[in-house]
Amino acid sequence: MERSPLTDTPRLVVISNRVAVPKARGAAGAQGGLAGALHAALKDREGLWFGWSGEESESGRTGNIDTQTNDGVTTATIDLSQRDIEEYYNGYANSTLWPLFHYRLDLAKFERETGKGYERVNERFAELAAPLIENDDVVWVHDYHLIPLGERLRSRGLKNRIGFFLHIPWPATRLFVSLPYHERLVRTMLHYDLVGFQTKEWLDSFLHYCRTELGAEVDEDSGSVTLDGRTTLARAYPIGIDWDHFSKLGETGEARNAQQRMMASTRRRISMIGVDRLDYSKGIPERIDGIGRFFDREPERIRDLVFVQIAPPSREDVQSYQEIRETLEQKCGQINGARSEVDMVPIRYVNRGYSHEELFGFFRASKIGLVTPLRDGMNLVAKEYVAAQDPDDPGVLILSSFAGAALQLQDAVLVNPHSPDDIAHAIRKALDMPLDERKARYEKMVASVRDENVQAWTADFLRDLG
Ligand code: ADQ
Repeated sequence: MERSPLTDTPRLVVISNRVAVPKARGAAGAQGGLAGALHAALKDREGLWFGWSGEESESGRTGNIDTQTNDGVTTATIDLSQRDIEEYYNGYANSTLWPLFHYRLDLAKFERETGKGYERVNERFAELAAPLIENDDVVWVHDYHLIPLGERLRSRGLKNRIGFFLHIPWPATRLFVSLPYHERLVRTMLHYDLVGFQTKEWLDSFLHYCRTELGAEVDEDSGSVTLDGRTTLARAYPIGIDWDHFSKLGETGEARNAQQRMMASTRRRISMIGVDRLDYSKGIPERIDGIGRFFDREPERIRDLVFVQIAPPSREDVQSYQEIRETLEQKCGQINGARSEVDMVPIRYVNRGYSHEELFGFFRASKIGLVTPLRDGMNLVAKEYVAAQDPDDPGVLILSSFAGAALQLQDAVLVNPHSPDDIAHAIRKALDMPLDERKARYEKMVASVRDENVQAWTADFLRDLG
């Protein structure tokens, strides 16, 4: 690809597990925060986005690269074989690393075959991506699926600036060392020039690991990690939302219709909302327990309230995700069975995704936003909820103190998501909160959501990488 003559900015090559082809975006609401963020990052500059198409194909055909340009973003995608998907994606990435990094050692599976599949697919990504990368390109690799990719690209002779960003938490050292061959994995990370984390907490855990387990020379102030004569910078870059895009969604007919629909269907009841991928890290059953506890304590307020949980299925081929779905159906069923009247159901549980326009409308119609993950790298839903509020009459965000976003959104009502009492108490506090306090909290939060946006995140990371 030719360099634009108008700018000296090097081309950006983004590599992530999945590539969201822009025209297909709205269709799959559950694509997650990463896809939206990367699309925003690439929209305004010359670049290329390489990754898996999400499609399965015969193993002989997995070397084909499909290149397309849509909505100003060029994508190069490859298919994976059924075995690759099973071992690399459902296996090592989503049944080993994801649970472990979210502190769910009880759900983490450690199997040799999936570990080998993970390494094999990382090698394939390197083999197919390397020829697309030009000498001056800046390469930005994303997330836990592709931790060893930088080292694989280096082994093919790439001398480019290569950065890596981890979108999920980095666990405490004593937990992380449960991973077989943990040293080998982390050593590959030290082939990047820059490694980014969502928060200082995850960054500190990583630096602690490098110092205590690898014996690396670590400078906490600058974040430099030196091992075997090579230095990597490690820093925190909290991701944000695309403020300019998201905050304007309220002007669309789709958002207004969604808001009206929600308000009309709840009439005088106050609505509380939860929006998450159906994932055990998001604390949805624990949230329902908290709501149940609130109803137990204040049964006279049931008629004033309705809780809407929107949770599209995710990673359905992984067993723990099938189990969380069953648990949730049971919990919602129990509370609704015990508490409903012929004209009133306290919990609406919706198993599908919506467009961002519709979500904006639902957020705006909801006086309480419940975002209570047990662990979350950042959590963009919390920021979207804030961005969608009416400045003259804003709702209250109830936020887990274990979400990365809690560091920036200290003016939310912070809760321990494991404690039903804490959640019940926070709901009461939100319901009783006077308008002045709601506005004061909102104003501080919205300033952070507006200023610490996805463009700032990209600019900060790429400035340090460059
Ligand atoms: P996720 O775990 O996917 O992202 P999150 O940050 O909350 O979590 O992003 C979810 C995105 O998907 C949001 O933009 C949200 O609007 C959308 N979404 C969720 N439920 C939806 C629904 N029912 N319908 C439509 N859209 C829905 C990972 C990490 C996070 C980190 C992001 C970005 O786990 O911690 O914040 O990457 O780095």
